[in-house]
Amino acid sequence: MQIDIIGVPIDLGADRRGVDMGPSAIRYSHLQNRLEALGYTVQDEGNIEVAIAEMCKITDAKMKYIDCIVPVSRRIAGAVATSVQAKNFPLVLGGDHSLSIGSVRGAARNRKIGVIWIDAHPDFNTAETTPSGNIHGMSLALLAGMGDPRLVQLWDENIPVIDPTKIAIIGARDVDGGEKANLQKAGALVMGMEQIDRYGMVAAIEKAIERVSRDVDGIYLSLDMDALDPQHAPGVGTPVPAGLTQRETHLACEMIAETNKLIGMDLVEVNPILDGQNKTAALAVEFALSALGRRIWNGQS
Ligand SMILES: [Mn+2]
Repeated sequence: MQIDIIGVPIDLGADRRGVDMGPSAIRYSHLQNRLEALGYTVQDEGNIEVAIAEMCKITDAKMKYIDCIVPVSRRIAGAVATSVQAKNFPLVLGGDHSLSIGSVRGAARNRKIGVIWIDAHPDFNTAETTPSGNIHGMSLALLAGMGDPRLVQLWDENIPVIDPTKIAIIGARDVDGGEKANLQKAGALVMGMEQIDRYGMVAAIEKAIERVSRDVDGIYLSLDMDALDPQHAPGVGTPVPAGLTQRETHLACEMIAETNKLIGMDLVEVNPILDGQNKTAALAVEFALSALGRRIWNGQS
């Protein structure tokens, strides 16, 4: 199988600068070589063109930079749709989590997909509920069809939105009040940190996989590095304490790989300015390898 690396140097959806350098930081951690060592053919498609904040205006304080995010989302969706259509595997490097508005919808072109969203935040705000106006906190709601029609429709209202009952959020621990109401209305599955502590990652990810993989053509994984505990992944714009361990995150990726249904993946919110020794980007590469089938030798085979 061929893996298509697609960089999205976007920070327009977030409050913090530096996340636009995430794709470079992840590439710097030998992403391509490591994937090739697993036996994949790798094609780096370069970066999607993204305007910088200085070129864009905030016309709506509740939907910051929407005028620039709409065309970027269309470009991302096109690139990801082309990759999936060619039976390749798009690996999308961010960049803030607003990029998933395009990547996930692109993967959903002409097919039904389930989505696993590993994140400290559900990203399920709308213009009515957002405390910040930052669009990276609205991506998943938009994917499920809730929110500003410019970002729900993208370029073609015939592209289906994601069935919210085929969405599972893993690792949530920072949920806004109105966001919670949106989630309940939509019916998405939320496996927060408390449930992961109580029942373990195995049970949490099994439940998520069961929920999102029924009657779909594939699963898309969107991994926000802020899902990790900040001691492991300090290079993120919105760190939240008491998060996932490295092994819990690997296990989630390994179990998703075992389904053989994964059709694409995002690695988002890597901010090298806030990082130390590029460790968050290096960790992101390790999770991509786990999601793409790397196994730790079990002592038998
Ligand atoms: Mn996120």
